[in-house]
Amino acid sequence: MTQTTHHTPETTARQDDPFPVKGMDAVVFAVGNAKQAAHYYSTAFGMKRVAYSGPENGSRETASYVLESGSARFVFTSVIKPSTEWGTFLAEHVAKHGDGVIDLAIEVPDARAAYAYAVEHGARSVAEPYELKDEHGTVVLAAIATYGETRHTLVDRSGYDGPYLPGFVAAEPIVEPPAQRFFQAIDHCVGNVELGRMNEWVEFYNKVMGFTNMKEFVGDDIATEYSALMSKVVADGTLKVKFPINEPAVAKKKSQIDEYLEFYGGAGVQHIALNTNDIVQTVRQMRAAGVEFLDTPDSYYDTLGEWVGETRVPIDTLRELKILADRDEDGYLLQIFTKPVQDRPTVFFELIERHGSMGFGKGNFKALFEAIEREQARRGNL
Ligand code: TYF
Ligand code: FE
Repeated sequence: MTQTTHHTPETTARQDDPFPVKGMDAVVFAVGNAKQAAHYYSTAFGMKRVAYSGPENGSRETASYVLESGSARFVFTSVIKPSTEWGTFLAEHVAKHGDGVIDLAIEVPDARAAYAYAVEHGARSVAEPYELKDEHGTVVLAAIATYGETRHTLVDRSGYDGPYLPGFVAAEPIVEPPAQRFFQAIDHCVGNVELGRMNEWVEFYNKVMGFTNMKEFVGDDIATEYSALMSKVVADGTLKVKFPINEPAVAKKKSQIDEYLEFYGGAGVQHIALNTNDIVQTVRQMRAAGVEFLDTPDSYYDTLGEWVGETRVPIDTLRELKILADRDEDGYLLQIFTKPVQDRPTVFFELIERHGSMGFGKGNFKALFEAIEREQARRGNL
């Protein structure tokens, strides 16, 4: 093996990393009906329930369902009857934003050190370090604010071997999990921020977490031509956590980011990208379960082969399932985007199968954003 690139993730933590991370800990959603959300993500996303917290085990105020697929963990929380600040926060969050992401929790080797570094470098504290304990051990947590009402909880679970967090009990899968899981990890988590604030939030991650910028970005040129958004990506030094940040661009048409900001009621998480090893099987199964994906015109596939070259999946199969492909100097990727997964045109998902490329599908931006605009027009928001 002679192939090395500047993208190659380091396998061991750098000694000088100011903010070492182990990976994404969980994506936490506040939703109107966690019981039904947990069912949807079980049947339509092939996820396995592993833990639960609710009135049956002492949580009178909230119900939370923890679902996993490989290393990807989603938590769905609903308020049952608000009685504390936390319950009120959840109720108001759902009233204001609809179903959405409240927390992009990051697993770290030392939550106290991570929190101290972040706050010293300008982060707003949401929760000072605290411990949760039960018979499975101790978890150390702390939280800082990011864009909108979103937070990053910093989680050190090295002293714990339970199903999620103290206070949760192990729970059976809601339905029989699929023989082959649909996805195995979280690839990246994207935030939409207000016009003119992308650089501010990029600098926030540079300073507060020592994250660096990845090379792929959407600048003015692409923005005015067709995407109507600008985007930069920050990542930790080992590329285990990747956060693209979008802002609307003033273009010919109303930006999809403006549509999001209007319906979400401010900045927030736009999409979560999920790594799959078999995007064809995953898309087939998710389509069969009723998940809607963005459409791609047939003409996209007429010229795809000429520039993308050989891929694992025949072009005809990509065409059948409306999967996009992109290639850069490191390799290629296959990707597809769901439509928003709630009635508000806000949060959606991406499935991504990487073969070397560490990009985000820049070559697809024209086709992708035309598809998004067709959907915007159908909603009467263009
Ligand atoms: O995460 C990304 O940057 C890519 C590209 O609405 C993208 O997935 C950016 C904005 C968007 C859809 C995809
Ligand atoms: Fe993405």
